[in-house]
Amino acid sequence: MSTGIIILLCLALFVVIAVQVSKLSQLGSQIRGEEHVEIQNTNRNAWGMLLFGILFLVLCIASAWYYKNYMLGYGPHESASAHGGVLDSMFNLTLLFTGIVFVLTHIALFWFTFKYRYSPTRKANFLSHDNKLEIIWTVVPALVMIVLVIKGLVGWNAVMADVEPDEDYLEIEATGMQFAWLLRYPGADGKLGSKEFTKITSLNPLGQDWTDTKNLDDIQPSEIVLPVGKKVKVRINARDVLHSFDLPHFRVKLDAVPGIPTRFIFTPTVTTEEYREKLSKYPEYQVPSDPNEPDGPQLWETFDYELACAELCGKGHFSMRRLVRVVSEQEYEKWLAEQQPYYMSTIRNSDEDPYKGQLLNVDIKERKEAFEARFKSALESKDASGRIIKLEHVNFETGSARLTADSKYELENVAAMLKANPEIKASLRGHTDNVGDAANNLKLSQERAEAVKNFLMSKGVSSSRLTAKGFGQTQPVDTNDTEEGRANNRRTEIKI
Ligand SMILES: [Cu+2]
Repeated sequence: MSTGIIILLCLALFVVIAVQVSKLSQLGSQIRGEEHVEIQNTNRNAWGMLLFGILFLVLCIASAWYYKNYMLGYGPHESASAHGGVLDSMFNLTLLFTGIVFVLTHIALFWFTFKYRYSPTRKANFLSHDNKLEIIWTVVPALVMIVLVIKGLVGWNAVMADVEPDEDYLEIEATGMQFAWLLRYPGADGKLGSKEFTKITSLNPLGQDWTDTKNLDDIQPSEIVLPVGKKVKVRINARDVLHSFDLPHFRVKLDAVPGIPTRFIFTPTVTTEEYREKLSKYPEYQVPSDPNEPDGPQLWETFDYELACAELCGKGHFSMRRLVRVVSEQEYEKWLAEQQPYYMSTIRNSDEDPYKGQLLNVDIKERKEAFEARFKSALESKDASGRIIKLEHVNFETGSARLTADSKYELENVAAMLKANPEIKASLRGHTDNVGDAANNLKLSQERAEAVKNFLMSKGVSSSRLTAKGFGQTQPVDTNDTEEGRANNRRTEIKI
């Protein structure tokens, strides 16, 4: 309360002082004469204005020069994409024309205010109309505009052109949402799977249709990794509001519009390493990247390309930054091979998996490779126990010697390996857990070993190479006290 009163009092005092000062200067000018004072004021203002104009122009040019190595398009920041040079040259041409106009108009503005300041001896010259002048300042800007627009159209058509149907390119997808970029790579088949917004769930943020097999190998990486020199087509989507896909160093920027997919095609030409190398030659980047750590890495060493959202899409807008790495073709292939398909890592056997509990081609392939590896190491093994291979995926229906449907894949692998190694003889060994009657278990294990033998014979393996023996519960490999242990003891082995 008291502060308010003090502020009010100060304001009142200030008004009183201002009134008194203006009265004083009026009295002064009456003593010295109005005319004289006015000329003096005008002169002071005119010189001040001229000085301001000169300082303003000098500082504009000096600051542009000073910051040139930080600006996109200059110094180390030449475009890192094939098309970027076209856009940079368009920008520079526009800057050249507008720069000339900017400097000339400002010189004229400040020079005129100085030269034509008030003088009692000068009379104004009235110029009502001048056709020549009108023509000049209409035609000259029109010609400049025509040049800029034509160059712009040619550039736009070149930059936004679609890929040719038979061209080699990598297609990836970026979907903006509040607040992240969801990235998708096509995986081994090179094709992105279909999606539908009604299928979006917390597990399936893009709404991918898992019955479309193209989706099963799609990858959702946390960064963009691109091979240098390869054409990239980015599908740009938005899930909620407007976002903008911005890769500033590649001069790639396009709005992500909900419901209207857009695309941008570009070819990165400079790897992250090469870009850092370029930066390292400029003193601006030879400083510690963290000022609190003077001996830490320098600015050029910590440089990374980035994907940003260039649309103010909400309060978490800043967090949409993603790392972008441009690497050699080999490094890219290596990185890609390390990525797990999103379906396999997150969806497989969840409630949203349409193939829950079923064997997929990838599983069959994986099991085949694993079995072949185990078979080969058993072939090379010197001791007897090393030549026993557990058939991991051969199972029987409970209490019976009937093979489950999925067992055939593993048994087909066994048959193939036996046929590929005709000198090998194999004994098939059935084992059970200790649940139930021991004599029954022995009989069941014998029947199961026979069932496997019969299957292999049906696949063309000669019966003279095969023996079948049941061991019942006599050779446990694990405890029979837990369900897990009992499951390990119920097994079929092949000894070669
Ligand atoms: Cu955004």
